[in-house]
Amino acid sequence: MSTFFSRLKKGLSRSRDALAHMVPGGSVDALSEEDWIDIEDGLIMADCGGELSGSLVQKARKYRGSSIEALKTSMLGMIPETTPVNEPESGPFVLLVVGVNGTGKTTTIGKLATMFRQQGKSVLVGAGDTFRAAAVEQLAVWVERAGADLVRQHEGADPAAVAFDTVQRGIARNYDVVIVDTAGRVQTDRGLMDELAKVRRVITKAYPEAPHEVWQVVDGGTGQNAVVQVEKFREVAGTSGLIVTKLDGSGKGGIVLQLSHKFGLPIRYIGVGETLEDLMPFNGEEFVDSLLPEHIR
Ligand SMILES: Nc1nc2c(ncn2[C@@H]2O[C@H](COP(=O)(O)OP(=O)(O)OP(=O)(O)O)[C@@H](O)[C@H]2O)c(=O)[nH]1
Ligand SMILES: [Mg+2]
Repeated sequence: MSTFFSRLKKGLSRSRDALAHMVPGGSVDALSEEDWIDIEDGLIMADCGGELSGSLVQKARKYRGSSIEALKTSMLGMIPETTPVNEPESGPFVLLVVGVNGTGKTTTIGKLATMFRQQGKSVLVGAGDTFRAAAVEQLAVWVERAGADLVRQHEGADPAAVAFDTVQRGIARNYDVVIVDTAGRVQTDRGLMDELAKVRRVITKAYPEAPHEVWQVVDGGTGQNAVVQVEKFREVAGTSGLIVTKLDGSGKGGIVLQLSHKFGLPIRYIGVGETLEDLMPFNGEEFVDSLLPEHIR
């Protein structure tokens, strides 16, 4: 087993353990009505959502063979195929990172910057969270460690101005990758959501085809509120992909399935811990394999 896969399995162990108590083994034919209700409850508790859990069970019941395999197949059917990242043929790839407070935006940017640097790309990061000096410092540490460069302004500066500067500098100095951090905000805060729309608009003014991607970072332990968050951010900021973090901390891995199914947005990365290696590219098959128990209660 690759270290990557074992890390993923370890990260999802809580979700898997939760499901292991609910999903009986044996073949689909051997399961009783009650077993199926248990399975559906287990899926709901793992945050697959009521509607999706219902259709997962419905689909799984039609398969023959082992119940675990049937569930795996029906789960995989819920994950849209991942499209390639919208990288430009020339000029910097501009990525805007958005999301609710504390979901893991800044640390994720640090990790992404490190990955891009390891691929030999030059990386410029914009400190668009200008609310707190500490936010800029936190980002600066990550950026330095990654060997990337930072654009920052004074505390309280207009985040849209920082984003504009960053993109302009990224173009002028020919960076391969430009990443713009933003302050966390709840989707119900009208003023802050308007501000985010402005950040996006101004990036497009600096570089008409940008942002190439807008990745929303979602805390995997949030529960059903994650659905509302993605709905609103997609509307305001044009979320084009998702990163689901903190999947290690809860038994709620099903949220990944629910979000990818509901919105058809690609899950780009998932976070299963705080270290660099804990942010990993999302692979539907590996994810589903790690989420479901191999053995049976
Ligand atoms: N366990 C765990 N912790 C994580 C993961 N990703 C991020 N964190 C932690 O979550 C905390 C918040 O991360 P930040 O990157 O500061 O979050 P943010 O979205 O930038 O926060 P704001 O800028 O305040 O909105 C940090 O302590 C991270 O180490 C993960 O996958 N698993
Ligand atoms: Mg932050």
